[in-house]
Amino acid sequence: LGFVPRGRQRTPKLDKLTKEIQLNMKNSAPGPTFEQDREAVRVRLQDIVTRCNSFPSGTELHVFGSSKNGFGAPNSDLDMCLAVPEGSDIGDPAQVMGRLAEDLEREGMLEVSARLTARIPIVMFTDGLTKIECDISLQNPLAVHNTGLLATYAGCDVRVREIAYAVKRWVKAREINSPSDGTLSSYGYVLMLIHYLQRTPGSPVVPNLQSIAASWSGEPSKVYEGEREAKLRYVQHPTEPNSRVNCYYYKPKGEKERGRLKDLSMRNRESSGNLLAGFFHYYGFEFDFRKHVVSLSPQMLEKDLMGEVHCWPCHLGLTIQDPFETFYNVGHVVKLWQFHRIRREFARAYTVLTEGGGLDMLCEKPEEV
Ligand code: 3AT
Ligand code: MG
Repeated sequence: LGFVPRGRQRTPKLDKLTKEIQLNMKNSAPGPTFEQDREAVRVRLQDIVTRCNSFPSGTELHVFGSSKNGFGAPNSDLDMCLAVPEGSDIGDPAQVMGRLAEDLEREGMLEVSARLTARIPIVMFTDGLTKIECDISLQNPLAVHNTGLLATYAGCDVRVREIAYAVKRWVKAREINSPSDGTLSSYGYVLMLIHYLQRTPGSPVVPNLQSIAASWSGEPSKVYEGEREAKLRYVQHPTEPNSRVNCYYYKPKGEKERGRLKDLSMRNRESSGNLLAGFFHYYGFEFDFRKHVVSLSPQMLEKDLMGEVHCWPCHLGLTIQDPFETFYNVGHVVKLWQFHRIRREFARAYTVLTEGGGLDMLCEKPEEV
């Protein structure tokens, strides 16, 4: 089982799969006005937040998640968060989010509900006009930054998005993409994919945007987003006010810089079909989950070196280090028995693809147990 699909071993089966993967993205990815349309919803909601006065003036509403990370679909939910100006006191977060829920209902939003005692309080609703499912959380700046990071990875090479759309279809079809049932979020799967694409045999498909940031910073004003952003971008940790998080990564500006990233990716010439099969093989047969952490850090992190202070909650199972909140396990929601299922799904997926099954067979509904 040490076989990793390589270009020189390309088979007609995997070439056919590549075409299917490309078609799948064409069918799943939203149209060109997707981000603009969602921005229009955000602007309307920002207006409600400003007019209703439940938050200090200057409070901003930001979009994150698949509406902006390059892996969205027309029916993806619209994830947003409120950024309250630094130093302003909003009082009890649960109360103020409760007021937001009332404001939204009065302003015509549908099916408004709230989870006010969660780690990050959240209000959920359907936009009355577009019927898009929305949620608004409070003070979640890391989500905005990790969305920007994923969007930059998505822009490195078209194969990143092609494979991600196939993986998202597979995890939804195989029912392993539901954190409330003890399986993994889409965010977690995309991190697993980027970890793999940084380690593809031969040449990596994507570089490490966090580590190249320092060495590619010839002209910081060009390289880093916006004038205001300092070389090191630190944001306040959402639940630990005294800790700050480094959210620094290489974000190209303009065609020339984007081209530089694309050239790097093109050094790896594997097809999307080969890469998808390689991804399944990597997590199905090669990756030692007991020992290693899935991480975007350049070194392979070993669990025992992380130490107890970081409180990785499931030492034996899936551990995914958040790229910015490096002491946070994105996979902490995954129950051990679900982790074993997920792992079996990776192995099954590899077998299906290499035995000539296409995307449809890969994404067959699982049999009832
Ligand atoms: P869908 O298209 O909605 O399936 P998505 O990209 O919107 O995919 P999620 O709904 O899983 O992804 O998450 C939305 C964002 O919320 C992504 C990330 O910024 C943040 N997020 C999600 N899960 C976690 C997590 N476990 N830890 C930290 N941030 C998370
Ligand atoms: Mg989402």
